Amino acid sequence: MPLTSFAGASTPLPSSPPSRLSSSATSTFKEASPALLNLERVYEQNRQRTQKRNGTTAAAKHSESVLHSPPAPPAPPKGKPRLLLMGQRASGKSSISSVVFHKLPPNETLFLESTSRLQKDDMASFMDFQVWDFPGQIDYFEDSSINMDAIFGEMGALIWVIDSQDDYLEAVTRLNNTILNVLRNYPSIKIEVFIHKVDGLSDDFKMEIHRDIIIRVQDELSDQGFENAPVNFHLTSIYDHSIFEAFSKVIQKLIPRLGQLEAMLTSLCRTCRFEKAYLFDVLSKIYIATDSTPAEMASYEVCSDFIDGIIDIIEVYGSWERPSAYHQRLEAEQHQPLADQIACPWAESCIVLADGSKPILLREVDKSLALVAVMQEGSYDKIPLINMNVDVVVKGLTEFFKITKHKK
Ligand SMILES: Nc1nc2c(ncn2[C@@H]2O[C@H](COP(=O)(O)OP(=O)(O)OP(=O)(O)O)[C@@H](O)[C@H]2O)c(=O)[nH]1
Ligand SMILES: [Mg+2]
Repeated sequence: MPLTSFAGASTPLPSSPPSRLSSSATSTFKEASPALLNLERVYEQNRQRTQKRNGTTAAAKHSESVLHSPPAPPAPPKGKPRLLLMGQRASGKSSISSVVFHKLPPNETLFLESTSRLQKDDMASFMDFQVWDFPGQIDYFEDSSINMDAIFGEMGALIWVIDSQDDYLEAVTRLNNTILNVLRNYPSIKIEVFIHKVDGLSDDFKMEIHRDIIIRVQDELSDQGFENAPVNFHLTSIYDHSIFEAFSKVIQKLIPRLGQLEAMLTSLCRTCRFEKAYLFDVLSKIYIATDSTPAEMASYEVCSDFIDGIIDIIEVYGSWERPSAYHQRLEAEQHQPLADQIACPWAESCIVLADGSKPILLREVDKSLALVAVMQEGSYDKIPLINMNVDVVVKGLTEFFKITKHKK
């Protein structure tokens, strides 16, 4: 894409310290304060409830063998939300996990081996969560020696992956069996179905498969007495942004008080006349919140590619100190100290794309989060004012995640 201008990326995104804010940060962000207090209480309640429920059931630590044993001696539950990737063999579970959370290029998933043991990945990101990649050949509900509480005991989401390019009838039968078991025994687990590998399908065929799978699942569930069961369906592929979009929606359901985050972003968009604002998890490029205008793929794609670009630059050049001569020239030209010209001393960047003349702004929130916004055409000259508003929201967001971050 042709660029007309590019204004400074300073210190690196990943390596900057998590928070440099004073404890008075929220007091300047009035809208957030009462909700933050409430949030702390709700979060604590949820945590205690989860701990109570799992009091006798220790979370399995590092190997699958624990799942096959009689209940292990009680250990304190970690309380981390879990994303459970399940589905038939070769449906694409490990590929999804590798592409989204380990930045594996999609083409290289061709060389992944079939998973023979449960793989657990700890994600220390904006919130601590785990991704469990199950081997497709084991039906966990058929094997009575498996300790189900060790799998479904923590709050989280079950992601069932169906290969849409293959015959999916058996996968849907297993999915129905799994959903029924989960709904009966672990109703707090969110159930998400990824109708996967849709990259090779025509739009019409995609829609047809989508409709067919939904009908097969909903019919079976209503036959068993579960009307309108909370099961969500997503069309996904690792070869485009759809897998990130789907994961964004799954993760958002696990964030306590998501509404507060959305309200902050919506109000920022209104104040600064942004077309769209996203709060991104930098490494996975999942967006964990956006403003209330409908999400559209095009703006998500450009914002997520922008993050990639910035990270690549940082990886190549590392931390960038402005030379003092350059520093002085900037101050002389603008007749004000540099600290007043740039909104923050760490990563920030703004780019203007020539085709739409819409500036795109990126600001680091902490070491794992970045705020990225698409601005309206021609609004680049308002950047000092915009930066002030972004600053306030970034402080509010930092406080938000200080509270929701798992307490050790
Ligand atoms: N076309 C296409 N192929 C995909 C996609 N996702 C994964 N694949 C391919 O599907 C094959 C199987 O992927 P895996 O990730 O190993 O499948 P799995 O579900 O982990 O399989 P098991 O570990 O055996 O249970 C690989 O060759 C991937 O390249 C996709 O979105 N589109
Ligand atoms: Mg696998």
